[in-house]
Amino acid sequence: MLRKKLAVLFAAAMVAATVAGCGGGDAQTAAPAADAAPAADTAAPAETAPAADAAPAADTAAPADASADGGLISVGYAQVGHESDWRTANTQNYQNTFTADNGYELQLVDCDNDNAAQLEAVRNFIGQELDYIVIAPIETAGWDTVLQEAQDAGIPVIIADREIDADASMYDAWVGTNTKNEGITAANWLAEYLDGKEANILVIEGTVGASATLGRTEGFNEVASSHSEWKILDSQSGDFTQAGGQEVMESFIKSYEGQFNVVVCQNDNEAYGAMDAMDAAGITYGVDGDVILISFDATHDGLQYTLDGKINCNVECNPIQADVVASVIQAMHSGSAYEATTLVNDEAFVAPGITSQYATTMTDEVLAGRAY
Ligand code: GZL
Ligand code: ZN
Repeated sequence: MLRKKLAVLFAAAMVAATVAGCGGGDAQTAAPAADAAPAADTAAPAETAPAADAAPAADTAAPADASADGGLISVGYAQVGHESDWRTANTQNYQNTFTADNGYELQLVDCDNDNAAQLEAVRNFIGQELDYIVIAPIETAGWDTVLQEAQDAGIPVIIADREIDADASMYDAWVGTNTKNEGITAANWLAEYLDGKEANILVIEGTVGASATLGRTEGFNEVASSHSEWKILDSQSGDFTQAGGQEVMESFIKSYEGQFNVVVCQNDNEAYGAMDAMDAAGITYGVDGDVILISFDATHDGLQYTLDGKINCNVECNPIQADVVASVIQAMHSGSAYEATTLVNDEAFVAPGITSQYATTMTDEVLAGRAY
């Protein structure tokens, strides 16, 4: 345990020398743990962490913790759940990256969108004294106590995918996307597409309290507030699931049929549910329909629907994050510098026939070139 603590302190001190802002959103930048060893009197040269699969350079210190299981680095991943295609791609990415061949023993716990289960999974990782803990937080709130427990146990914690309300000193690194920018991109595209025309908008939000929901809502509403010709008629959570999207859209149709011309779904699975509900009600959507449909995630099926013109605009949120998390862990393990905050880039896509300064027009080639 002491070895681990020293490795973390050294890494934290190194971070103090190299931490860089994330350039957007309210992602955290980690500060060294309160009791970090004083930074070396000459700032260490900023160096990027070795790629996860790069053979460690000859002079790299052997991993600090030769665990009993023959040197595999044990990583616990408290995963949100299995609510969406995005989540499935993210889980697959971790399983493909944190393999025994790559030197890891991964425990991925699917917390089924249940906050209590996620806290329990993290406490279980602490009890097992795993080498590293990765958390994709279901909600932003409620993390201080368990993060303190991990810190007391000397186990580095990486927050991934979403954000939390805890002070950046309570964890060691953050890897994810800027969901506020995603919301801004969607609204900027809509303004470009409407070109001054009126918008009566219904929003199917993601999981209540999730930073992805809060960010997309904040970003979209920030732009929407500058358009007096837009009106957000209603917004309800579809919990990032297809069933949730269908249920909310059915209730929206009961209340607002004939009054809305834009539906914003905060992920692709909600959009599939909304499409089913609009089909059942005989409401047309997409480039040839009465309703403009905006979605987030840009998963494979979501981009297929965009290519087919059913979804007008799809704002990407990149689930392929495990390689970045692995390079941070490698750096921590060898005591070298690493970025405390890493933003994974996103872009946006629009249906054929639409050109936009904010998005790429979908083609078969664009779809074929996608990793997920
Ligand atoms: C976004 C991620 C969200 C996706 C949803 O970073 O947390 O959770 O947008 C997923 O599909 O359920
Ligand atoms: Zn306007």
